[in-house]
Amino acid sequence: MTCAIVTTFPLCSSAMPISSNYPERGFCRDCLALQKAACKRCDACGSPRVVRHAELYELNLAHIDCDAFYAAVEKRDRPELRHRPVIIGGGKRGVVSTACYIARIRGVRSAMPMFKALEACPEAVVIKPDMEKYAAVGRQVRAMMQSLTPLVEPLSIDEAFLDLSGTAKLHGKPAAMVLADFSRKIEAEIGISASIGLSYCKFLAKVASDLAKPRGFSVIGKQEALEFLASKPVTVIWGVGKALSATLEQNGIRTIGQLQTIERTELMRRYGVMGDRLYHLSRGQDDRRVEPEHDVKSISSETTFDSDLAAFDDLIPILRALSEKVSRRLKAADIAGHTVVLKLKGSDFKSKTRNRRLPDATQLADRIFTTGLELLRKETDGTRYRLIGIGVSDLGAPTTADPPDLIDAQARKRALAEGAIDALREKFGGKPVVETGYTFGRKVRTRPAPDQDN
Ligand code: DCP
Ligand code: MG
Repeated sequence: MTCAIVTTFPLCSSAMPISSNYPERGFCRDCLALQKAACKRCDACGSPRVVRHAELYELNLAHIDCDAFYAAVEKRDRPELRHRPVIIGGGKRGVVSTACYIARIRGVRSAMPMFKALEACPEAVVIKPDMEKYAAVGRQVRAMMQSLTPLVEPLSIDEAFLDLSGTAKLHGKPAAMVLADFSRKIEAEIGISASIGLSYCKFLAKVASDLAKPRGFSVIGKQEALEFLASKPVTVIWGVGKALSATLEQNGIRTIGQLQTIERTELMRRYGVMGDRLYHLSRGQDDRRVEPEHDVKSISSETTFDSDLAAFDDLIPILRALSEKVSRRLKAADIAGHTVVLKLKGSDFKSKTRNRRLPDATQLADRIFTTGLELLRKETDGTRYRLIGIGVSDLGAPTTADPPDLIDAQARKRALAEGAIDALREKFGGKPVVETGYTFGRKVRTRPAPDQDN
């Protein structure tokens, strides 16, 4: 005999026991009423947005991703655009940042050159990105997520993982309903929509949130994971990009189902560490936890360019300016960092970071910059970059930072000069009064996005 798992949620509309053995007992995403029968429409409000799933009330891991984020914010602010195709993009970059779902039906996609997008959809309304506005809305959405659970792990401006385990008592309803309520709230209070994926692990929660965009709510349970994944292409697996999928294709592997038939040792023999990941994720096994934002672990600053840059010389003044910014923030906060971290994002949106641990912690722009420069030199091999960032981690008190450098007399001189520049800056209200040779007279070509400080 199978045993019914029955949980009672006292605050649910009818105090009805919710049983996983009665999948027809879903609920309505519009009015949250529990469904008494397996009808297509909600038996309370008539909405067709009823969600049912055998594991609906047992799953706690969610991925939430706002729909056509930048475009949604603009449509909220200009309601007359609601039913029109809207593209956010342009500027010198000349590519689409995002397109609303009406424009997507016409074939417009992110990262498409603007002229192509307008060929596909000539009547589209094109709006230049307003990054500050989107960042502010992103923060509002995040705050709302954090009111549901402390376990929120942001992935980007408009998406995050949430672990809602153990929150049913607090909210008076299971995670699935908390999430449906959340999507109603961001529509009503912020004026944009989001799609939700609910599962038992990060990998499948993320896959699920993408299944029914926009305003989606998709559930992938343990029971169906293997079968669900079997027909999907290998590219659905996190970390399988163009290069690895080409290698897999050469070996005759196109679907996740094919990976499911290969032993772990064999996958590891063929693909190294990635083979291990292929083995587990293809079988829906992913035990990564949701890692919430921690106390400040690093201080960094990054910038996106108007047009991609590849030349070392072009990147130098930008790196210098960013290093100075990081140094100013370290000094203002009275902390120092032991490890310098360089971040680069290629024109293909792939990010890489390179670290170097210093013998002593530092607050100095010069140390951050020269270390960053050494790391950068190795990465300027013709690759085109869209973003560069520099920062320091392993933060601590500055007591032992930047000891007089007896070996490098030049570095000591530069450190003294930096102290003098800081003193001048302080005197003139924080404005840069002295420019170094690296930045002086050089136009720092950056972004449609403002510098991001993290
Ligand atoms: N973005 C960008 N350039 C890209 C991809 C994204 O500038 N190539 C920006 C614009 C998006 C935002 O990041 O609005 C969020 O990215 P998403 O990938 O979540 O895309 P959207 O939210 O626009 O659409 P979706 O509904 O598919 O999530
Ligand atoms: Mg999104």
